[in-house]
Formats: sequence, C-alpha cells, structure tokens
Amino acid sequence: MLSVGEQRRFVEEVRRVVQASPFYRPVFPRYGSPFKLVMTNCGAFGWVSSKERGMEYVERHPVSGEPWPAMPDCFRELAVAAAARVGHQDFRAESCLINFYDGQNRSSLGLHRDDTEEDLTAPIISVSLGDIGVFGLGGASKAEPVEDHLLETGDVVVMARRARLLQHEVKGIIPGSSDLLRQGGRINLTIRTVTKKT
Ligand code: MD3
Ligand code: FE
Repeated sequence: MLSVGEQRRFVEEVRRVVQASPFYRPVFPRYGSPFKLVMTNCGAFGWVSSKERGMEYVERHPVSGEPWPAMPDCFRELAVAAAARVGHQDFRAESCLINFYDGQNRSSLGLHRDDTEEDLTAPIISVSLGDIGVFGLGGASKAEPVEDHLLETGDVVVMARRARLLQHEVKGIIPGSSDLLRQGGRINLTIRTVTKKT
C-alpha cells in the first residue's frame, strides 16, 4: 500500500514517462484487433504486441522508435523491496509496463497469463493508481474459475512462485472511485525482470 503522497509521486513519474514515450494502443498478433486499453513502458525493455511480430520485449517505442525512458528510482526501489520481502533478493527492475484504463472507453484486459519474459521464476510487482480495477484471478488454465478482487489506488501486489503463472484479467474499472487522477481512469504499473541472469 502506497501513501497518497507516494501515489502522487508515482503519478508524476508516469506523466514524465508519458511525455517522452506516449501511450499507444497495441494490437493482437495475427488478427490485428486493438487492445481495449493503451500502454507505454519505461526501463531497458518494454512489452509490446504487434500483428506481425506478436508479443515481445523490445528496447524502443514501437511508434516513435525512441528508446524507452529510464526506470524512475522510486519504481525500482519499491519493486526491489517488495520482491525481497517474498524471498527474491535477485530481482532486477528491467521493465515497467504502464497500462491505462479509460472509464469512458470501457477499457479492459482479457484473461491471459504473463509468459513473454525469459525468466518466469522472477516475481512481477503491480502498482495500481486511480480508479478501482475489477480484477479476476484464475487458475493454471483458462478453463478454471475466476475469483474477483478489487484493485484500489495505492495497492501493491506481488505475483511470485505459483501465482506468477496464473491466468488473470481486468474486467473493467469503476469510474469515479478515486480522485487521484484529475481526468479519472486507472493506471497500472507492472515492474518486471525480463532476462535470465547470465
Ligand atoms: C496475477 N495487468 O499488464 S496487474 C498485465 O491491472 C496485467 O493492468 C493487470 O495483467 C492490470 O499483464 C493486472 C496485477 C497482476 C500482474 C501479473 C500477474 C496480476 C497477476 C501474474 C500472475 C497472476
Ligand atoms: Fe498480466
């Protein structure tokens, strides 16, 4: 849980990243249908999805071609501390995917598991900012039932060990449930180790 002061600091850093590296709308592999949310990244690598190349980590913004902005210190420090608390002393904050869910556009993220990373043993640290997200946590396969949870502003969630490869989704947000973001909506950060330690 981040304090309101910390949340404001994180939002300020997100704004700085977005100025250099604007939100864009990825499309799904093969079919090219658009995601129902927009994304950007910071850190050495960013997660992207395109029709032709599929889902991958790359070192540059897919639209501007510029390198991703550096990982803000407060993102790295929070993630390293959260990982250490669950026994991962070797966490490397190589990537932060920044998702933006717009209440007006009914943004959502379908059921999936995160397996694009080379190192699937490292935890993922999630930070929620702004309106409440209705989050569904499933099982090892898409056939398993999903349990709903609310992700509120300032929530920090660590997905480690068995939870790391579970299916999950964001069904939507609850517009107007937070006043952290002046224009409303929800920002989610996922801070990740991408590469395997050589
Ligand atoms: C549970 N983001 O970017 S973060 C994603 O709120 C993603 O934007 C969601 O799923 C969001 O890939 C959820 C919390 C989260 C992240 C990874 C997980 C939960 C997870 C991996 C395994 C299980
Ligand atoms: Fe995910």
